[in-house]
Amino acid sequence: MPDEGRTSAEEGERSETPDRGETLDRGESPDRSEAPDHSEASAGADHRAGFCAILGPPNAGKSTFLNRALGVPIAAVSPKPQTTRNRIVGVVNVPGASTPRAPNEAESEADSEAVAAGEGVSDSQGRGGQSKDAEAPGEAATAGTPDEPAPGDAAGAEETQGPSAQIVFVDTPGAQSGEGALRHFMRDELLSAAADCDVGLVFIDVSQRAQRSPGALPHDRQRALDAALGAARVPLVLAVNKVDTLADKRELLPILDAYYQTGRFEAIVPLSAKTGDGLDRVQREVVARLPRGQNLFPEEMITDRAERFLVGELIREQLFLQLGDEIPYATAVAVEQFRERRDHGDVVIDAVIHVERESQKPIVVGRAGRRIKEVGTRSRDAIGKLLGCPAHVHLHVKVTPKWSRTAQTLREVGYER
Ligand SMILES: Nc1nc2c(ncn2[C@@H]2O[C@H](COP(=O)(O)OP(=O)(O)O)[C@@H](O)[C@H]2O)c(=O)[nH]1
Ligand SMILES: [Mg+2]
Repeated sequence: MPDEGRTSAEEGERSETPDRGETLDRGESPDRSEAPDHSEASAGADHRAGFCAILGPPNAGKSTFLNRALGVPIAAVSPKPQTTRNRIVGVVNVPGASTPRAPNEAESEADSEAVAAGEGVSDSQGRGGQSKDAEAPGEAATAGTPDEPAPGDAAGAEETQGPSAQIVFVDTPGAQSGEGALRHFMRDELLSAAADCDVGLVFIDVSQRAQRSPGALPHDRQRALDAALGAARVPLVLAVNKVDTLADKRELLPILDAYYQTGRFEAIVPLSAKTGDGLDRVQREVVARLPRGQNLFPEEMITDRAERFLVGELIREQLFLQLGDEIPYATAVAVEQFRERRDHGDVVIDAVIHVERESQKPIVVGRAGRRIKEVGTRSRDAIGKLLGCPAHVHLHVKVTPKWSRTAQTLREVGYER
């Protein structure tokens, strides 16, 4: 193995504690011994719980939304399309009507009017949809800042109407066409999430002209999106995202109207996943369409994904952020070791970055190993923040020829259902 393929963001002594396979909890701390208790939250007669698949074209801001709703960044986000490859569950607990109103919520601007379309389905399914007309338009939801997340509470910080609920969001890869085992895997992840939810939350990106009117995506993309929406035989809520990019908010009305005219969406909500504007409203529209029932997950659970997976995603996110337009798509990250050193109070992570061709390796490594070192440093910081303890990240680049092409090599690099 050539040496230049290796880097350590921070050197740390190895110890013999076993790999961690835990999932991430809210209030992550060295002491995780508290037993889950979610009985109280699900006790109300009108309490809702269910799955909400986050669907839409690549790059529309789906993962950004998930992270903001959770108050913890668990999903990789980058300006490049198709950053997300797996479906990722994020659990958001929304308090009910008794929650005190936030002081800044009383008066709201009128620049993000929501369009409610049709209320029949929720009633006919006995889900008792709330009256959308009664709600003031254009609340500015602020769900914590990136620097100061409020896990668990972020989603419902300003919730003032409707029942309490547990929304189990399922982030998905963007709807896309394309061949190869990886693309098939991503499509399967998307379609199974769509087929297996109670509500579909569909994203569009208003900064993209082709998404400002329905059905206007390039043919292949449109077909892929229609297939995903077709698989979701459930009420659909449309999040018209990235409204912060509109210079003139008046541009919004014809966009909302065009989607309203399709009759496919029960509610249409303008959103900026980036600023959090509209997030509260989106969640309320989702909650109104969830079935009544007890929580599906313990309240302190953030995701069903193991920390090992999330760590791999943080490293992959850095590859998407730091490498050019082509290389990130040729990379996969497999976390080979994840060891908690209780005596040191830290974790040691060994990960392999798979590339498809020999020629890609020096690009990932960079001149004098600078690129991979930077990837290591930044992912170490992100991992430390996520886990709430120092992390030591050792990265190694390996050529696994054409790993994205066959089911077997896909499994080798960690994509398995
Ligand atoms: N201006 C703006 N950018 C956003 C917004 N939401 C997401 N983005 C950006 O859009 C890009 C794609 O976001 P991502 O969440 O990865 O999209 P996904 O592929 O749908 O999951 C990233 O660069 C985000 O920072 C938004 O509301 N406004
Ligand atoms: Mg994504």
